[in-house]
Amino acid sequence: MSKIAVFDVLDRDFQNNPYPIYGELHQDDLVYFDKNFGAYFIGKYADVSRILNDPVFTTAPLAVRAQPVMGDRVLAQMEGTEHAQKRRTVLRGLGGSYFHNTYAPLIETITRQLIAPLISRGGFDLVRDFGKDYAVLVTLGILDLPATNHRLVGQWHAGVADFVTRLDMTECERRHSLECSRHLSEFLTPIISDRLQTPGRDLISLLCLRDDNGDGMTVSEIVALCLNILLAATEPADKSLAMLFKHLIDHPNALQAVRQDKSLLRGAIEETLRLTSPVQLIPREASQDTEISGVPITKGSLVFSMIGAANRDPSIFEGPNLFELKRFSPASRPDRKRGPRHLAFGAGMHVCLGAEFSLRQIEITGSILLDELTDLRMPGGFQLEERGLYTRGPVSLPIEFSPISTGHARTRTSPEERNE
Ligand code: 2IO
Repeated sequence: MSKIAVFDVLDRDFQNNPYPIYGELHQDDLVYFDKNFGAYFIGKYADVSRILNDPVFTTAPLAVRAQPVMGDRVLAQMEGTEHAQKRRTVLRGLGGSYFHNTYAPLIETITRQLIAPLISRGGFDLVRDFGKDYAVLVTLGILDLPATNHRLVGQWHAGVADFVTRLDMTECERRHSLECSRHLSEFLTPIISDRLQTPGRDLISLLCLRDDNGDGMTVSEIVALCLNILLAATEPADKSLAMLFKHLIDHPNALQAVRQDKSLLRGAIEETLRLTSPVQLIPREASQDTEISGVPITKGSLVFSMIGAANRDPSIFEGPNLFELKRFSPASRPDRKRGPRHLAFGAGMHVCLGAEFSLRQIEITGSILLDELTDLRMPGGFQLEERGLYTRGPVSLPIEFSPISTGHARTRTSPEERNE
C-alpha cells in the first residue's frame, strides 16, 4: 500500500526541477496530496495507466479547466458515439494521404523558410528564434488558416494555454486568457462559416460536413474543436523539438548515431517524450469512491496523473533518468522485443489522437535541422531553464553550429524544382 505524503505542487524547488520529487515518490511508494488544491498527484506507472484506462476516472475537470476558454466541449470531454465519430474525423484529416501530400511538404517548407535566415549566423535560439513560430505556423497549416498574423495568433494561443495549464492564475490573468480566447474565436468564426458554405478538403472543412439528414456540428462546436487542435498541436511542439536537440547535444554518441542512421530519429523523439514529457499532468475526477494503490479516494476527488513521473518509474524503465537512444527501437534492443510504452501521449480512450502526426512532424523537422546544422553545440556554461507544471519545456535553447559552406537551406520543395 502506498503512503500519503504532503505535497505542495507550487513549491519553487518542485517547479524548478520536479524530477527528484518524482524519484522520492517511486522510492518511497508515495501518493502525493496537495491540501491547497484538494488534489491527489499520482506518479506510479501502474496507477497512472489504470487511472487513464478506468472509466471511474472522468474528464470532468476539463469543464472548468478548458471549456471556458474553448467556448464549448473539447474531444476529451466527449464519450460514446459522439466521441468516436469526431475523433475519427480529426484522425482522418491528420493522417493517411493527407499527411504525405499536404502536411509533410508543408512542415518541410515551414522548417526551411524559418531556418534560412538563421543559418548564416552560426547560432540561434531553438525556442525563441525558431520553435515558437514553427509551432504556430504548422498548426495554422493543419487548419489551413492564414499565417499573416501568426505572431498574434501565437500570443492568443499562449493566453488560452495558460488558462488550461497554469495552476496559479490570478483573476487578472484569467480575464486576459478569456480575452485571448475571444480573439481566437473571432478569427476562426468567419472562416468556419465560409467553409460550412463551401467546404474544401482541409481539416476544418471535414469538421463542417453534415450527415445524410443534414445534421452536423454547430459553429460553436467547430470553433471549440479548432481551439482544441490549436492548443494540442502548438503547445508541445517547440518543447519536444528543443528537448530532442538538448538530449542529442548532451549525448554526442547518440547525436552521431542519429546523423548516420536517420531511422533512429523516431526512437530518439520517443525517448525525449519519455524523459522530459512536454505534457506532465492529466487531470481526472473520481466519479465514485475508489482506491489508488490502497489509498482510499472519495467520490468527487481531483486526481492528477503525473505522466512525467510515471515515465521515470524505475520498476518499468531501467535507468529511468538516463537518455537511452535505443530504448524504443525494438530492432536494436538485446531481446528484440518492444519494451513498455511511455505515457507521454496519455492512454485509454482519450489517448492523444495527434501522436502519430506529431512524431512524424518532429521527425521531418529534426532531420532537416540535423542536415543543415553541423557540429552542433550549446554555448559553454549554458544552464537549461525549464518552465511549467502541466506543460513543461525550456524557455530558451541557444545552439551553435558551423555554417555549412556547400549549399544552404532550400526553401523550394516542389518535386519539379528539386529535380531540376
Ligand atoms: C486541450 C494540454 C496541450 C488535449 C486540452 C484541454 C485537452 C487535451 C491534453 C493535451 C495537450 C494540451 N489534453 N491535448 O493534455 O487535447
